[in-house]
Amino acid sequence: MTKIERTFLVLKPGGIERGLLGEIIGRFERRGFRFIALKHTMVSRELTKRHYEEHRGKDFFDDLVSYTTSGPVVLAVIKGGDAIAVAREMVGATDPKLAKPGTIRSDYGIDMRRNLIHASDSEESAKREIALHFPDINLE
Ligand code: 3AN
Repeated sequence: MTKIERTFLVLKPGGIERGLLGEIIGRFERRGFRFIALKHTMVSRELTKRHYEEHRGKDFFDDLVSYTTSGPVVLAVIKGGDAIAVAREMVGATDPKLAKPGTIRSDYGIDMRRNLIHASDSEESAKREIALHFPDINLE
């Protein structure tokens, strides 16, 4: 059965620089999701490290933090049917070269370190990430 969920997205600096913001947001809207929070902002290194806590210590961690903080990002919470799994499917595999055609990572990128978008990978991550970036949103 379809479950109405919220999930968290980060549209990364590379996509914004390339003018893909409208295109990416539009994909989620056309698929039927509603944007219930949207923030165009710079995220501090400290907050980014907390966001990517699970990758702390990996060889790509510093580069990931530097890239994510290299320019403005758009943080978003979307709501809709099975939002967590569907958004992950729309985003595509971590390595854009392996992402299926039609996914955001396949259609707009080839660089894994500078991929365009983050989407929460589970209900637990979505809750944690929404609370981290939008502390004023009531999650109940
Ligand atoms: P996803 O965003 O697909 O859930 P994660 O959470 O495993 O992927 O990784 C977070 C981000 O870290 C990725 N979006 C990617 O930019 C970067 N990343 C992950 N694995 C690697 C890797 N092996 N080499 C370089 N960058 C990586």
